[in-house]
Amino acid sequence: MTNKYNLLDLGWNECFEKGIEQYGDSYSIGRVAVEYRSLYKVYTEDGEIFASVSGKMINSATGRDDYPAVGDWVILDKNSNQNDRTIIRGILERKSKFSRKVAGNSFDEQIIAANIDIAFICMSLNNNFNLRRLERYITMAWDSGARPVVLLTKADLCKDVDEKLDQTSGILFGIDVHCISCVSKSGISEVENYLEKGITVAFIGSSGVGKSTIINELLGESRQITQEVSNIGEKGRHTTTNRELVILPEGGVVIDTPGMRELHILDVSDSIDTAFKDIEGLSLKCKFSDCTHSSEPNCAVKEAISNGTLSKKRYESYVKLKKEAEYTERKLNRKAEIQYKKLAKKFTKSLR
Ligand SMILES: Nc1nc2c(ncn2[C@@H]2O[C@H](COP(=O)(O)OP(=O)(O)OP(=O)(O)O)[C@@H](O)[C@H]2O)c(=O)[nH]1
Ligand SMILES: [Mg+2]
Ligand SMILES: [Zn+2]
Repeated sequence: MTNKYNLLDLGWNECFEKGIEQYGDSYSIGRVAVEYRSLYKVYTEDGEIFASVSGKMINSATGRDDYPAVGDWVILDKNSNQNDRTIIRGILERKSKFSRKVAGNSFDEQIIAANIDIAFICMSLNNNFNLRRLERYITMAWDSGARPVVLLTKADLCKDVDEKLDQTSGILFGIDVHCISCVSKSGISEVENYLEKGITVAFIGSSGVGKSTIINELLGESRQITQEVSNIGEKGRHTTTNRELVILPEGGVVIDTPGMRELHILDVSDSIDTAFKDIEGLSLKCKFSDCTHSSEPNCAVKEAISNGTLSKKRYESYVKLKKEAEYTERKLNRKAEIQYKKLAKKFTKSLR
């Protein structure tokens, strides 16, 4: 017999009820805890079940977005049960969605976690420390609809914590940041302060930075498999392979995620502007409203770089992200166009 769950403990609240009427009366609600290939482990009031999506959902799906992801609230068919699998009839509207471009050449997206309130972006204070990478993660978090909070991990392995904290604060614009060490057990209670019943958080960041170790501290047990201490290397092995949703004893829901090897930005031009508010602010002060900050006179961005108030590296990182986002956007638009044409064809056929 598996655990039975209270939906409120799983993070349910009435804002997820939107659009639920269309499913009639004979359904139950569950939250996706683990995603396998076309199979989902779902937590429900009747226990943990395995489920797969209905044929109707598959037929009408136009992209990854139309399939469940960890953290999703799903509508389950009470009456159907094929080979011990319950049928998922629909996904309730997502409050937030943390996604990335899938590795390789496909421009499909991969949903890392859905319906998360806080994204804990983890970066270690030793060899993983890289402000440019952090900027990328923050940009993704803004785009997801979740609130980013930065955790600088492995403080015990760093000799200049204060300096690194200062450098980090310089790019955060008010986002909270905490230094953590799971060895000296410092900073864990600061993380706990964000957690309460009804809140869902996800731990995101490169492999080996200590995401699962922090979750174990929160759980007070070694439930998430972590890397062996001897494996701390430049290219730490990936330990967490499946995203999994876990309920904390003190309330709150946590989603662990595997380290992301390739971090691509998906359709995020707007979020880039939010993450780089300082540069956007400077652009407004340039003499020409369409200033490209290259050779124009009275350019506030160039002035800020030359007088040292804006780091050249940060500006270059901004330009690079912008270029990447534009490229991805062009590809996505092309894909959307093809999809649209496909659908249009189907519709005109059905009208004949
Ligand atoms: N010194 C030190 N080591 C730590 C700390 N936290 C975690 N580690 C070690 O770092 C290694 C990686 O930790 P994990 O928690 O598995 O890392 P992860 O981010 O979950 O990695 P993936 O699951 O691969 O994405 C393990 O050997 C941990 O023991 C810390 O605060 N200090
Ligand atoms: Mg892990
Ligand atoms: Zn300019």
